[in-house]
Amino acid sequence: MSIDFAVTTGGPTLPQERRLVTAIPGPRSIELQARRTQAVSAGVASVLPVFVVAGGGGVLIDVDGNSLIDMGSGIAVTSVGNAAPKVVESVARQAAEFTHACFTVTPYEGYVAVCEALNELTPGDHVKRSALFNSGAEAVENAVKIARAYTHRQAVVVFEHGYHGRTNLTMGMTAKNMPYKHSFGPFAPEIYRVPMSYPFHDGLSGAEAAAHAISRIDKEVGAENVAAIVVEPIAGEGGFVVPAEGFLPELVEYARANGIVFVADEIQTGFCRTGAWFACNHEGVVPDLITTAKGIAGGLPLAAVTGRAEIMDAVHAGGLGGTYAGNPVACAAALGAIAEMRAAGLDAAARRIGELMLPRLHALAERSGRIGDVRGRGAMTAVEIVVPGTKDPDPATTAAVAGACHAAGVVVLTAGTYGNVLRFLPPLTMPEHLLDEAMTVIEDAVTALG
Ligand code: PLZ
Repeated sequence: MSIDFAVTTGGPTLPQERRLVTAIPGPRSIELQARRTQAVSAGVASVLPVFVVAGGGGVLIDVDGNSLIDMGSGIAVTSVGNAAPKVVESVARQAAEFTHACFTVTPYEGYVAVCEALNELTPGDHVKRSALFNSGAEAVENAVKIARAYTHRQAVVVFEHGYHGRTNLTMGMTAKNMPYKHSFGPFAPEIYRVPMSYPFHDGLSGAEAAAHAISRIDKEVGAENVAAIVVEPIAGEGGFVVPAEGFLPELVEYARANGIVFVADEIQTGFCRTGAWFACNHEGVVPDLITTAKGIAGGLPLAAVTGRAEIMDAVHAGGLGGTYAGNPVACAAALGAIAEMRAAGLDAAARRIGELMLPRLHALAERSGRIGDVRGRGAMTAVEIVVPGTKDPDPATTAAVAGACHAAGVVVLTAGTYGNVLRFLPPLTMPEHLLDEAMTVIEDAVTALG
């Protein structure tokens, strides 16, 4: 059943080049795609049907021997690079020792060490505790459970364009219907959605946008009923929407004044992605709870809730857990990834990526009427594609640009409530010459459309 892959080892030793030896997808990927269609549910889709055999630095190698520039990091996960040596070593060592014990049966040190690192690295110098889970959605669900247990309240406030996962509670918290929610209801009650600051479209200052959201909470929910306000400091799947300055601090102040737990969902923005360890750091925002996943463990499934000790400890013993939650191999991966981020200064690397990309994206927007907005922080940048001369979304052009990049060997992702945002999430280990080449491919794809 297995395919004899020409390339079997990844990591940063892979040649750091864009090299196309077949059309995209190539014949072996097409063969695998046919097998996949027979074996895998049609409900699971992929951005581009090239089957990966290796990855590292800034490239993904496919089964046909094509070397693609990776501008997606598997949706902001392989920030330390794919198959990063510190992650691989740490995982291999742990896997050889024991692969599972179940922390809620017999604990082990790796779990504790990851919690210590999270308590130290996340914003705020208050006393903190953490709990580990498997996926981002699971972390968000548990943040809500913890906030409800602490406040004895039920309502959860979320934002337009927000994304929090695909489980029942987190589907209800996610704004966008297609493809995440359609036909999957009914959703959990006591979830209230209020406007997100979206400077390109609402033209409001952070304070104005926050006042708007707060008035909706006051009038439609009542502050005294709200357990948690859950917000992404930059809306990820919603289109890399960076709220206007002051929006997040105003929400924090409102939450504090009303006994509401302020939860920052940093699952996509966390772990150096935006040029700081956490996106909250850019405005000095100190959340009560923070959810993390993705970049935390270099590609292994791990997620966490970290926050104020009095909130985290408000849950009865045994109330939080899960068979695999904080699996020892995933914890080892996280310890490797965090060591690499510290040693290599990947927060600074993310800032440098932003400094290289944003001016070029702005210059591209000057040349092309199709780009309405350029935004982002660090290595989390995007362009919003519009009908020229308007702010109306143009998802067809967005898909065409992404398709042209894919055909040219650059993996880019789209996002946005209207599907009209082209987003960039390179590994923070992306070599500059590859980033430069990826930018040229993206520029060409946009300008080719006239
Ligand atoms: N919160 C802010 O970005 C995951 C979704 C990919 P999980 N975003 C990628 C897809 O199509 O399913 C995400 C996020 C934020 C929560 C999540 C959920 O994290 O690990 O996918 O459950």
